[in-house]
Amino acid sequence: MEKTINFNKLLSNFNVQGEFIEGYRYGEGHINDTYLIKMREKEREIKYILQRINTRLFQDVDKLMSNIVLVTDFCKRSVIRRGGDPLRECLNVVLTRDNKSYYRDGDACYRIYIFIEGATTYQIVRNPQDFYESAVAFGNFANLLADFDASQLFEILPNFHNTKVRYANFLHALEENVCNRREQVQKEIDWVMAHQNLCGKIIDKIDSGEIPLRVTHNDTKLNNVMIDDKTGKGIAVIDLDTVMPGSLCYDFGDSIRFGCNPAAEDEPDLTKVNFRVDLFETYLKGYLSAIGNTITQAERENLPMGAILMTYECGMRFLTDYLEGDVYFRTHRPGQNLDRAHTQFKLVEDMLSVYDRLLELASGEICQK
Ligand code: ADP
Ligand code: GN1
Ligand code: MG
Repeated sequence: MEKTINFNKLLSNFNVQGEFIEGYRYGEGHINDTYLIKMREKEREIKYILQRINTRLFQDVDKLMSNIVLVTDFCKRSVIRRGGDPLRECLNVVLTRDNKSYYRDGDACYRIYIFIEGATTYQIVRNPQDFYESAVAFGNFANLLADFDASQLFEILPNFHNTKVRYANFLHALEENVCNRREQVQKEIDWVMAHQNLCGKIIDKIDSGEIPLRVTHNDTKLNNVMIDDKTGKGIAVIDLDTVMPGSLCYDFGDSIRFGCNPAAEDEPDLTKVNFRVDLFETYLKGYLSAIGNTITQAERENLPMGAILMTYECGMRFLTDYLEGDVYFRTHRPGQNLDRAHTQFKLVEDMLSVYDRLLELASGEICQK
């Protein structure tokens, strides 16, 4: 059961402006509890995003918030340098009355961001232009992070995209079988096992130095970029909880995983779930145009594998969560994690069937400004 929040009392601990009007659940993130908060100051309405941080996952909130403050400050300085609007083009943490980046109330930890006005996050690609603009936003973000001092950051979720470790976690969930669901999903288990050879495809190249380890976002879904309602540009990259060492191939791949499928991530009807090569090409163009020379040839050649791997890994994580009783990803109905796993497995099969074409596109002379 979700704890009811006394917004007025909670907000009195933060440096927010105005009188509280209302607060309600907002957005479709799978991890934190997000609320929209409306305040009024004179005739003006002021909005904030309040989040109850998922402390089951983020056990060291001091380290998590230290990362976020460092990255948002860095981002803000860069936006100001290029004459942009720092209140709209990056996340802004609202401090507590005693100057902390979050407020602790027993086991619960809360943070507040200024609400980014006049922009929307999408759950599905409405048109290729949005997807292109999201690629430009993530490409710019990667470019920005190339100058960020990685030694300042805590590795908040170690092995986050280490697919071999994810596979080991999956085997552990199978063995534990805490919900007795293993027998219902034997087909899915067999599928994951039959594709185990994918696990080392990128991580081995990172270990050998062929692919560089960088500071990356690590959760580059379309709904983690805000698209400006007027200009259609991707103005701000949000959800910075997982900024830490990673690979460009993963960041590129996670966007492809989510955006090249015209159906929802949890679509039960698999005939609607397809991998669209044209959208892959659209994203690739936007990403390469923004990232410029930062990307190496080895990274380019591994972008398609990054997409396959992120999709395989994510499907395996959904299946693992199903086996463990839906304790990680937020679910709204029974079987939702299993539906999510099915869409990912279908997409992996589609991507493998057009792998040569994806490779040709990624390694070739596709417009790089
Ligand atoms: P989660 O980690 O659970 O995915 P997010 O940080 O991505 O949580 O937030 C969930 C949703 O809330 C986002 O997809 C977006 O729609 C909305 N959101 C988050 N931060 C802001 C913000 N500063 N301004 C406007 N909307 C936001
Ligand atoms: C989670 O927080 P959200 O909804 O943006 C998850 C990602 C998964 C994604 C699948 C910290 O992302 O890794 O790819 O769900 N985030 C975390 O939709 O585990
Ligand atoms: Mg999110």
